[in-house]
Amino acid sequence: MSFSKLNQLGWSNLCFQQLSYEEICDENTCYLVLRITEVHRNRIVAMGLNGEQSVICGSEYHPISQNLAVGDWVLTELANGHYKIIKIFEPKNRVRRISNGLPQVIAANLDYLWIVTSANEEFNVKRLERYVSLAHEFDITPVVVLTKLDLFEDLEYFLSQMDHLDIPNLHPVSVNQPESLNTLQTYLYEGTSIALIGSSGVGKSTLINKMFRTTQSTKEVRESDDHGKHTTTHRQLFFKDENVAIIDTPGVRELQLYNAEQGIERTFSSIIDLISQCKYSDCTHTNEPSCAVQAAISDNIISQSHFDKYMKLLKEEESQQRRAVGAHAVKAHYRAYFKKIHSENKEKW
Ligand SMILES: Nc1nc2c(ncn2[C@@H]2O[C@H](COP(=O)(O)OP(=O)(O)OP(=O)(O)O)[C@@H](O)[C@H]2O)c(=O)[nH]1
Ligand SMILES: [Mg+2]
Ligand SMILES: [Zn+2]
Repeated sequence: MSFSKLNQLGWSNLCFQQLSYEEICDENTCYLVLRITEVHRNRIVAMGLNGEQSVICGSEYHPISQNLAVGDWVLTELANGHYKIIKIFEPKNRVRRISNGLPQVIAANLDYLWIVTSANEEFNVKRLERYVSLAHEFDITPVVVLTKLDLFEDLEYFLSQMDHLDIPNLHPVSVNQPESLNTLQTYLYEGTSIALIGSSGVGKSTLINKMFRTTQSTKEVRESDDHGKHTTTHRQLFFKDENVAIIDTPGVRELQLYNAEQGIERTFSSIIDLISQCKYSDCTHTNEPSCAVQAAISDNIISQSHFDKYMKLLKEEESQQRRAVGAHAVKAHYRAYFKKIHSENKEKW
């Protein structure tokens, strides 16, 4: 197998190191390294040097939604005419969220997260903060793409709301003004992987179609509140010019962070610095003497609202962790219960 050629699909040394000598050199077994492009309930599609392949996945990797996602690299083995996954490579990152109380992998091995938001009723700075935190947490460079520039009445209004987020990569664009898309070309170089994420109707698929001449389906938004209609229904990875991986995702209704503490820390690093300077280690930053946070607020170094946002995100994160742990315990309980019933039935028959 020519591993260096896989670089154009995003392959890296990190994956190569996970191959055994036998897997690299064995001439008799039919091994194939592939990158996952689509994950459906009963069909998984992956891309390799010879094009797309359907692959099968054994029960050791179930539930699939928790173990495998578009962007993952897998080692497959040809058996009975099917390529079967025998190894999922440890990815450099995996974006997860919580869905129905359980973690779900959205995408893996990303370089950039294009956080797409539109400058209209949909715009919500708190949601944007969460997405930026999410990217930081998973060690992916966040890029904010503010779409529908042609509909803006007051660009400054939207930009000023994002000041405190400190995002170096911010791109106001419109598909109706093609030159506005030029700045996004900087992210398109061989071997990079980009996922577009954001609410339904912000224009993720439209942007992809315009930039990469694809035919993802798109649909107009509801006029009353600019909300979309969940047009894209599954995550899909495709390659632009065969060397840049682009992932379109369905708009999420509610973004639940998964263990976002680290990400929050980076978004609010100035507050974390201050907290370490408080006199008491268990300072609640409300009315303690020598509280560095309160001092910074009264000196206008940070704003009260910025600090409130930090506290709110932190609280949400705590309650989500509790919920996730609870759901896990309930599932484990039922699994053990059904196993017992099952084995008792077997004994009977
Ligand atoms: N005026 C204007 N409309 C846009 C722009 N980009 C997208 N739209 C419109 O916004 C609507 C929704 O776009 P989609 O691309 O379907 O949105 P999406 O983010 O993929 O939505 P989901 O697949 O549901 O998550 C479509 O009617 C697009 O034509 C833009 O730059 N300007
Ligand atoms: Mg879409
Ligand atoms: Zn304090």
